[in-house]
Amino acid sequence: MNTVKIVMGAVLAAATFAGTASAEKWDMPMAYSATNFHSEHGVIFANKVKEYTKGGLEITVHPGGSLFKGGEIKRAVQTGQAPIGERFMSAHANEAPILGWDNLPFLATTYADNEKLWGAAKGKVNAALSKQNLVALYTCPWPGQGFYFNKEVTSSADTQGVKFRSYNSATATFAEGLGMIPVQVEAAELSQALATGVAEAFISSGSTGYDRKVWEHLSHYYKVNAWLPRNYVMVNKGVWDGLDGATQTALQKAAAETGALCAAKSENLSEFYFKELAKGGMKVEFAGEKFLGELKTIGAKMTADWLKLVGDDGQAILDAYKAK
Ligand code: PCA
Repeated sequence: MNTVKIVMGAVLAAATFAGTASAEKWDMPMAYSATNFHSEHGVIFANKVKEYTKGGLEITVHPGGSLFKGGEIKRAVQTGQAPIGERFMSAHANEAPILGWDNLPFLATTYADNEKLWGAAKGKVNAALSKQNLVALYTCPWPGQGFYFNKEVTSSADTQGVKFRSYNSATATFAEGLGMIPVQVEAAELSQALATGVAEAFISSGSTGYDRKVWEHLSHYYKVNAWLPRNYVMVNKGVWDGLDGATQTALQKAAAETGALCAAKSENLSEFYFKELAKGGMKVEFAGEKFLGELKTIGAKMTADWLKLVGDDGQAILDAYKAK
């Protein structure tokens, strides 16, 4: 053991002396499929980091929950099992309710408004993440959220008893408001859940329906644009604090550029996804008046519940957003 340490020390000293210390290597678990734009931007980010650190930091992206499952990524980064990772932010609202800022129904339903809302929420969200030993590098919105069903739905009379795949506690609440039975399933396992009947409906963007080819199981998509939730790329705070200033600056530059590119791509793709769902045979239409009215009533209650849970910080975010 001691011999190994001494030999390793000598190798490191020699490498440093010769100025050839090898690049730092990070594995970056991501939750969604490799071909999804979030994962593609993870790769763009990794390439930028390599370039801006002049090869000093190499990040390898592991999409689709292949290194850690979606639900395990945050803990892996918090505990330093992975130095960096990506996950759906509002999935963590059960640990810190403020992380559900982007899951408030019908508050910010365009990309521009979603960006404004992030501007209002960012400071408080980052402070909450810091308490959890995390530093957020960039965030990127999914397209607007709507409902997938295996039948025509015109009101909650059609949704009673339906098995509904939720992706966080807020969507479980939404489902219950519609008389449905929520079951939490990762996007990576969604096709299987639909194929086996574990779930027969869900809320998501056109993006996830496209990735998971859900037209093989479901027939209707109702555009609702309830919210545009974000994924975020996070670094372990201890790891972050241990980086030199130049590396931190390089990561921040790569992150700012990637976040902007990713948001633009998301907006760009949103109509494409709807066309692909229709090509697959789904009926893609706006939710009808009656159903939408019911969704808005449930949404207002969800916002009130969130404000109660978060307290003053939540109200401050809404006030700052409205003042923008
Ligand atoms: N797709 C992800 C989260 C939001 C979205 O549009 C999912 O359904 O898991």
